[in-house]
Amino acid sequence: MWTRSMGSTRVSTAKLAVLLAGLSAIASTAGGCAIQGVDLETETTEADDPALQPPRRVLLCQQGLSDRTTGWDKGLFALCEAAEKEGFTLVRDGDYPAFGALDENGAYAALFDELDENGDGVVDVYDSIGAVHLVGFSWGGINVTDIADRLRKDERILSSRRGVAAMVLLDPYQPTRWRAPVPANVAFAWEYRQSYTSDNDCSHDVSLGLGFNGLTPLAKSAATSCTVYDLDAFAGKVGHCDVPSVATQAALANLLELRDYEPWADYAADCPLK
Ligand SMILES: [Ca+2]
Ligand SMILES: [Ca+2]
Repeated sequence: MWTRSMGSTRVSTAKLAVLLAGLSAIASTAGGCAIQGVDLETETTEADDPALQPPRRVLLCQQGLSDRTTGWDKGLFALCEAAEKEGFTLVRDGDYPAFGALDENGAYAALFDELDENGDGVVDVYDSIGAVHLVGFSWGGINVTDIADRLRKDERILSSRRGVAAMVLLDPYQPTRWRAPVPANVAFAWEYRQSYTSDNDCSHDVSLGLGFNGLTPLAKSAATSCTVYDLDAFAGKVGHCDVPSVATQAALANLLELRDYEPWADYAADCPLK
């Protein structure tokens, strides 16, 4: 997998620019295999070329259901704000660093507004490029897959701008949609899930003991680099609500470096294709 071959600890300006070219291709083909032609190892010395300037890295985060009052997603805010400190433009919901699970429409509208830099109602060459990054926990994890799909189909957006650079799913779960679909316009996806409900799991009692367990996501396209980890298999007894905090460092590394988290390399599995 070419994500694991990248050698630097941070994605360089040139690599980000090359990634954007690949994103443009994957978005335009909407499920084609164009991104396989992207070579992030390519370096360039033409740093003054506007086409090679780093894009804005835009991050949208979504909480789980009711988490604004329950605080179940401890660690999510910290993750999103850590990325912001590293230079990401975090799309905020007022003072909150993440949107509530029941406000997917508001989240998408805010993301669109961020991408529509000049506010003319369309996202095109007159807006600077924003590389979209999405993070969601639980219910919000499924939501961000919807948001990626909305981008893919949004005719107000130039087709080459409809890609998602990276998506991180933290135990994504909705009762009727267990397996998160990863749309074809997503370049990189990582899911951190847990698979066994122990007695002290936050979701144990509200689910008659069944628990909210994120299942393995389904990638829509082989062009997407999609990696899944079962935290219960190697990180101890991880509860549903522990996933954002247990996976914070890994997820941050994913966002910053656009590659798998090296310390957990032995536990990485490819997502099945649907
Ligand atoms: Ca615009
Ligand atoms: Ca567990």
